[in-house]
Amino acid sequence: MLIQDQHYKNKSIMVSVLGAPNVGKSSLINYLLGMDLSVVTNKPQTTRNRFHCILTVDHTEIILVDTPGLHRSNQELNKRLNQQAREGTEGADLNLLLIDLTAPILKQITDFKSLFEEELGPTILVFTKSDLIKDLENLPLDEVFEKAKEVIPSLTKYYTISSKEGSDVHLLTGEICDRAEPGKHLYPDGSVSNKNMRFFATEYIREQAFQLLKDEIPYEVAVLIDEYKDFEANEQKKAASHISASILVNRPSQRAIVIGSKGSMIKEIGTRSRKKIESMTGGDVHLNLHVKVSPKWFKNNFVLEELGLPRAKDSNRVWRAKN
Ligand SMILES: Nc1nc2c(ncn2[C@@H]2O[C@H](COP(=O)(O)OP(=O)(O)OP(=O)(O)O)[C@@H](O)[C@H]2O)c(=O)[nH]1
Ligand SMILES: [Mg+2]
Repeated sequence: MLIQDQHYKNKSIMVSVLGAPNVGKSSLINYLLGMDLSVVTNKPQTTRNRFHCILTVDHTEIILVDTPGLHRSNQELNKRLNQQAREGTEGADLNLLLIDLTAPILKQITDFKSLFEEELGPTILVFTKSDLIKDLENLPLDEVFEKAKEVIPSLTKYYTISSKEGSDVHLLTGEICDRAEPGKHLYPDGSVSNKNMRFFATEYIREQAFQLLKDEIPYEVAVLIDEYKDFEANEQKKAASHISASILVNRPSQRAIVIGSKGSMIKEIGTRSRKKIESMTGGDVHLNLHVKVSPKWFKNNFVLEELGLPRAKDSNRVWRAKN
């Protein structure tokens, strides 16, 4: 995807954004991008695929790799999520290891170390959610950082930020830009991601399902596109996209909940996600949602591959049947 005519001042850097589930990886990326591209919810394991988000500051292209939160689990889906996170560091010039200030700090660092066995390149520690800490100045973060370095020697520096209020994010951006090396941009001007709208449509539908559904259901929901057609604008009509998607659930009882009384829940998921997709495409979106029971889809190799989650190194024996 190399672009031909490059400015002589061009620089580029790939930054992988790592950390436990729910620490604020996607929120930081969205703050940096200035748009709600990556899905964010208050539930862990929201992000399921690693992907690139692109931001250009002057002539510096910053490629941010969003990754699923690394966590311990023997479930096949979770092993594949972890594999996505580990692979997020491949080709990265710099890693950001995000640590949630509202959770035990050193435990997050030792847990990360035990889950990420490969050697880690230069890594900046980023303490997140500083807006939630009342006595921030009393936290012994210098001391904590020194202890963290004993566990992960490739840590070079730390920043304390809030993606909610934006505090000190500019310091981090400055550091990233300073580390960028002269070189060609990998993405054309104006690109925001290496994933297409088809991917983000599934993400925005799942985001609403995560936000609106309770208990175990969000974790047993997946979204697949059945049909996606774009229609260009003409004199009579705005551009439009016709999208049909299936929401997969594990059990028939979950199907009833996702549909809701007289279809109220599926309607709400549809309305909210359609608005978000429209805000990204700028055109009209006609969205058709179906709820399908696909028992144990999270162990089914066919479905997982379709969701962009190939087998991991430590994968369990998984179903191969297409059901
Ligand atoms: N108050 C506050 N909340 C934050 C901040 N950053 C993230 N959050 C909240 O933390 C929750 C998780 O944020 P995400 O960005 O989805 O976290 P993540 O690390 O991408 O999570 P996974 O994709 O599940 O691994 C959401 O409810 C966010 O609104 C912050 O700086 N301040
Ligand atoms: Mg995320």
